[in-house]
Amino acid sequence: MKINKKLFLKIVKKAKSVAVIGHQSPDGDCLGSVSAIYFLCKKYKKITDAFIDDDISSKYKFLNFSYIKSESIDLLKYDLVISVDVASAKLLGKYKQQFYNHKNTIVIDHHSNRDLYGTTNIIDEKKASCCQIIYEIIQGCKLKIDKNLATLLYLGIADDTGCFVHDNTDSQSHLITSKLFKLGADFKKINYYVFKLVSAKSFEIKKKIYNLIQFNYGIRYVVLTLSYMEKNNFTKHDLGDFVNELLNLEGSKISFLMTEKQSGVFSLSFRCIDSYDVSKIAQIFNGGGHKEASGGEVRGNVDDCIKKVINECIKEIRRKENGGKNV
Ligand SMILES: [Mn+2]
Repeated sequence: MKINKKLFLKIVKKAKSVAVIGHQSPDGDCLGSVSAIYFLCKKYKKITDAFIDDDISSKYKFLNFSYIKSESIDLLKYDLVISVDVASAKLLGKYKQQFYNHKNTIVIDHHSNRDLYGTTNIIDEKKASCCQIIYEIIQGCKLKIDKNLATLLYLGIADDTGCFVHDNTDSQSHLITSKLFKLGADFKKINYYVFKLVSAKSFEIKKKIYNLIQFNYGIRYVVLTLSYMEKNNFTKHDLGDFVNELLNLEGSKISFLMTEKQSGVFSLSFRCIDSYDVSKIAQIFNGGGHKEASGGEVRGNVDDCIKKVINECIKEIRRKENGGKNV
């Protein structure tokens, strides 16, 4: 989809006050996008506030996001509300209903499988990150990108492409990044804190859970019960992208992480290599997502749950190995 670069500016110029909203469990693309739009609106002298109904992970605390608030507010008092990087209305959290009630909203996003729309939509599902759309919007506004803004846009592109290794990485993500480098983006800082640094806590957890990795028919997986996590003093949020690490082990075709969130209720996170499709498995377990990264939920006795999930993974591997036919 071609982005109408001027549309954004036309709508923003008419507003006196703007609220910018990102999604719950904010990642680098969400934080970069919220920040970029926030600073952009401020440049046009709009009264601007930014909101996310969640805490910001300690992983991103090396940057200052103190202007992003999580308090309850009356969104209707703003002339314009802009959501960025939010695919699903439920990810707006407590701001969801007011967003829908508002008569002047812009949705800027790059996800497919979406259910959130505004009165104006600037959506490009082909973009690897929302920050790439916002980069084009800024070009349309003919505004200069300073070092801080270049760093924030770089954060978004790097985070959503897994530092340029995920399959969504394309020539445009590299092209924009090269421009951001020239504008002074602090890529060393982002790469160190987001992609290289392993916290002492994370290291201790990994030492333990590496011993729990199971391998079965091309499937690598780890199951973590509530009692195990409580005993070892960590939660699923401390695990970062561990499910990707499982997939990167030699011989792994599908990986999954199963973590108990309440007694007998397990969250599932799936990954797979190229031609498999874990979104099909996730759908069976009341979830969904992308072909290569999906999530769901399973309930019951832990051993029965593991069996059910492994069975579906094996079916997906066999389906692929039988030339796409169901078995
Ligand atoms: Mn994104």
